[in-house]
Amino acid sequence: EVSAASPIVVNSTIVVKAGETYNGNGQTFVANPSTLGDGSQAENQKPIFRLEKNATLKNVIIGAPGADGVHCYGNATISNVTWQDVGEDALTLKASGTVNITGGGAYKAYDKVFQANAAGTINIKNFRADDIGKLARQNGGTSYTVNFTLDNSDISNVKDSIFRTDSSSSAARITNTRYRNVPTLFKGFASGKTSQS
Ligand code: DGU
Ligand code: CA
Ligand code: CA
Repeated sequence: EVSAASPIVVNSTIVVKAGETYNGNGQTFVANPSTLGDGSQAENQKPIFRLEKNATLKNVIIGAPGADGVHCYGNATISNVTWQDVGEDALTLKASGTVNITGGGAYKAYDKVFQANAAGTINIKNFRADDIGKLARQNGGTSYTVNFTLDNSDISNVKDSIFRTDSSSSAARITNTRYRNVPTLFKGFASGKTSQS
């Protein structure tokens, strides 16, 4: 008889160096709450993974506690990563770049899933999210430009919105996506900066 593998408890942030790929092979990773953070809404928790420029993270399940998830410093590829119980947030763009998120999903995010704390592009494709506050949020009060896209995804049980910004230059596009119980698609975007089809 086989039993499920126990999660890998991460005591200090796993760094994926510039241009390298980290393949989790479907294993589950959780934060050590006393070193990285308990996954509550407290700020300044540490990430489980830190991706340097042009790094790839794939085939990873992030369990609870999720602490501050994944931090990306520049371009990143996120492939088949599932956050089972999002911590403070799931992924943050910390330095300008394009983050391509394909496959996977995010569940039980009290507030934000993806957080843009730098200018750039966040492309989300073939994704599933349920029971979340917002799918993606540009850091409140910032005016740099973030371009968000969401394609071929399935989003349900959202408290606030899919995409939210305070920047008049940011834009968001949603294509071919199914929703259930989503009150607002876009919040704070200037007119002409959003589209849905
Ligand atoms: O203004 O910058 O929630 O990266 C407050 C902070 C806050 C960020 C963000 C994050 O917006 O800490 O998790
Ligand atoms: Ca936060
Ligand atoms: Ca955070």
